[in-house]
This record gives sequence, structure tokens and C-alpha cells, in this order.
Amino acid sequence: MQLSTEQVAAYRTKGWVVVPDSLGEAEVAVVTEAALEVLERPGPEVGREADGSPHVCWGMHLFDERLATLTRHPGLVKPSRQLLANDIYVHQSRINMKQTNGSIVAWHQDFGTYHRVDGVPDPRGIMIAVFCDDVTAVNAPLLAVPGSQREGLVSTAAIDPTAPDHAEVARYRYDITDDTMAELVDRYGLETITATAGSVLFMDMTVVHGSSVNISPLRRLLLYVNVCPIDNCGLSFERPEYYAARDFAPLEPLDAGCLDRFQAGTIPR
Ligand SMILES: O=C(O)CCC(=O)C(=O)O
Repeated sequence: MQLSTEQVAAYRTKGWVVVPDSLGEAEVAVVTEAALEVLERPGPEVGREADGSPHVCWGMHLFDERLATLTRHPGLVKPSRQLLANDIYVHQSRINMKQTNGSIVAWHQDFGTYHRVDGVPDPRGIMIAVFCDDVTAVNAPLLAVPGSQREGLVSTAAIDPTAPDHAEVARYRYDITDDTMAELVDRYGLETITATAGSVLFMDMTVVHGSSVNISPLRRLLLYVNVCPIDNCGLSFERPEYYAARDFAPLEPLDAGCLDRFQAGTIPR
């Protein structure tokens, strides 16, 4: 579960690498079922579409043993430790389900909020995404600016106080301005990130990314586990724990079959 020299080089150059087949079909079924259950939670950790249907849950690993196990899956932990050359902790996890005609995710860097709001000092960390569905050009893949990690923190990112979800979510979100985005895309280009279910994406958390509306009938469920090295902990504690870690204990990888003790369809709620 170590990355090859070529995979590491791709991560360093482009800012991300996708590792296919990191999770088997049964493992994907287990974490998918867990995610769908967790999205039914009534609390403020769940973000909703305008019609009330849930599409995001922050801190997923705090609420479910199967998702906590996922954060310690060797297919996630070992490559992350390799790329960051250190032990790691989970700064934030989240479920992101893009349903038909659901919301967009505006251009941003995850590190933008982690630094400005959560007090994570350095741009060192990885946004891991576990693909629970096949993602192609048709079901609103992640879009990202390759090489944008070289910019560090993009300075012209702004908060939009008129955003409909400003009170709960958007006041923490530093969206990249249109002018900055145009400059970045001119300099670096823009790519889609497509992959089959069971793939795992490792993306530098300073890469500028976003996604558009999913007008297809195909669900697009991704599970995010954002990790930082243990010498780069958030210091502000302004946001609740489901947004930003309190537990900085190093993640110890479990064995490769760690999700096998769960079975989709038989997990008690
Ligand atoms: O899944 C997506 O489309 C993007 C999610 C994302 O970047 C975020 O939640 O910060």
C-alpha cells in the first residue's frame, strides 16, 4: 500500500494522484451504507439542500464505527504517511453526496479555512477522497487546478455574506474570487478528476478545486478524510469538533481486512 515513485511524482507535480481499486466492492458497500445512515442524523453536522434533503455530513468518523475504521484503513493511512513523511491525524472528515440537481461546491482550497479559521499553521496536509460511486464526466466530478498547490494560500479568497447558508457554513468558506480563478486557470489549466468506485484520491489540501451541479440521475457519493501531519495541528478551536479536530493522536493503520468484520445490510442502526 505504498505509492510508487511515479505516483509520488504525480502527486508532487500535479497536486494529486488517484489510486484505483484501493477498496473492494464489499468494503465500498459497507462504507456507502454507513454514510447513507449517517446522513439521516438530525444534527447541525448535516448540511442540506434547499428541499431539506441531506448532502453533507461533517465529522462522519465521529458518528459511526465503520467510518472511523475507514479513516484507519491502510489504503488511506499508509500512502498519506508516505507523502507527508510523518504520522498523521484527521483534521476533518465529511460525506459529500451530490444528488441530482443538488448544490455546487464553489472554488476553494480546503487549507484556506483550515488555516484562517482553524489555525492549522502550515500548508501541509492531504484531502483524501474515497469514491463510493463511479465518477465520470457526467455526474459532476471534482474539478481542480493542477499545480495550484505551488501557490500556497491563494490570497484573494473571500467570504460571501449573501450566501444562503452564510449563518451555518459559508461564513467559514473562503471562496476563490473569479479574477483569481481566471488567473490560475490561465496559468495552470483545469481538470476533471474521474475514477471508479473503490478508488482513493490523495490531493494536496492547497489545490484549488470545486464542482458543478449534478444534472444526471447518477448519484455521486464521495467520503473525505482530510489529514495533517501531527506537527501541524489546528490551534484555534473556534469551530465545533465535527468541523475541526480536537484529537491529534496519530492514526495507526489497521490491517487490510479491517472493514471485513462489517457487512452491508446487517449493521445495526
Ligand atoms: O465533493 C465535492 O464536489 C467537493 C467537496 C469539497 O471540496 C468540500 O466539501 O470542501
